[in-house]
Amino acid sequence: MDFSLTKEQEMLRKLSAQFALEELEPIAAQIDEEHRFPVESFEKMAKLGFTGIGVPEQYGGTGGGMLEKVIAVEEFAKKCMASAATLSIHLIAPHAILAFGTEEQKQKYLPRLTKGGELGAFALTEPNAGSDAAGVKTTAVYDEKTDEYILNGTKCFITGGARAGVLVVFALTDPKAKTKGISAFIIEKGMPGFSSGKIESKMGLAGSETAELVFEDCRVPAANMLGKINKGFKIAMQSLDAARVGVGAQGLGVAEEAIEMAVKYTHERVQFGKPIAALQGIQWYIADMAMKTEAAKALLYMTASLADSGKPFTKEAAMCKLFAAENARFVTNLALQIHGGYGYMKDYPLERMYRDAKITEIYEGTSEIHKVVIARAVMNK
Ligand code: COS
Repeated sequence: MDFSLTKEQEMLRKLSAQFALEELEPIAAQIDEEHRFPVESFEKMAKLGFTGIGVPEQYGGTGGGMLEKVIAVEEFAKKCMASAATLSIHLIAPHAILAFGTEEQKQKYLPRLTKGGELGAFALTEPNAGSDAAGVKTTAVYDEKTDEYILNGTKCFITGGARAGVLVVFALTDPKAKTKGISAFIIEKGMPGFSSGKIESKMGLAGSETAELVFEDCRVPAANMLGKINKGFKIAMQSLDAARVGVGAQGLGVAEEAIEMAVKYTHERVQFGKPIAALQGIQWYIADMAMKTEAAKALLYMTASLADSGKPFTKEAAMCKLFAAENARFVTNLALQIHGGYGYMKDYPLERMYRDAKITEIYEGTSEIHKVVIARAVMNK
């Protein structure tokens, strides 16, 4: 397969890398330490059009597709995984509205989520609905007098949920029908009955915010239903396919950066009278890291190209996410190991990268769930 990028895509890579270097890297350690969402860099991301990737210009976006998302997220992840995650997860909501929304919904919400600078969020997970996404308990009951749905329930682990302006939220409209009884809704911050709860304290990705969301008799106009009634599960699954490619890009970016750091260090660090780069044990580490990362990149870019050509990519999204996530942990671990005691210290970014990389094996579907998805596709179950 030919993965050569267009001139515009190369320019986007350059712009993304420059933004990451100038705006994200300088604050990466600080936002991690302070567990702070960097409002200032998100605003700049929006101004430069990153938050509108994949959305046509007529709705305030900057166009492009999956490859463009992968390029930007990969470059961001090299310097700040938390910011890469914020962008990657923000994009799920506008992409879901673009794919499943009515013209009215697109005109109303997409400009807000793109050039308008509002953060988007995607709320599916609940305390008892993680890997079993169909286990959601949040209900949406129709009130025909007001033509509204009344939402009740709690969502958890929602990236950006507490400060998002527009959210795509899933709730049961037919509780007995499981996957065929879930609907999607577009919720706005400030809707009465909708509030955010606990902000999580996490092992990594501390510069992205993870919130609990609470719906208490939250009235949502029927016009805010996204897609058809009881068809929300497929909207969730298709949105997650795209989101998983974004997580793959996070894993790829952090691995690429860790390799670069490790290689540089092997030439600087002298032990036993020579740079450790001369030791075969170290060379074998670097070889494994480079080979697996190239394989992750090939799988990821192949999947993004497939998605952009309009072909099904559920299996490939699961494969590239799973592979890039396991590789991100593998590579950041070895890069840290090569740095020895220094790698464990906060003076170097590797301990943060190692902590951040771990989440890629868990969110937007665990590695185990991806094996289920892959096996079902391969075994035609
Ligand atoms: N695209 C489109 N449709 C899909 C789909 C996809 N990727 N995956 C499943 N579907 C459809 C199925 O085709 C099926 O449709 P029909 O009822 O018309 O046959 C329906 O959805 C139900 O699918 P399935 O029976 O496979 O559902 P399960 O309950 O077995 O769940 C898994 C499937 C495990 C794959 C799903 O629950 C999952 O992805 N879990 C992980 C959730 C996750 O990633 N959470 C992260 C946080 S998001 S905030």
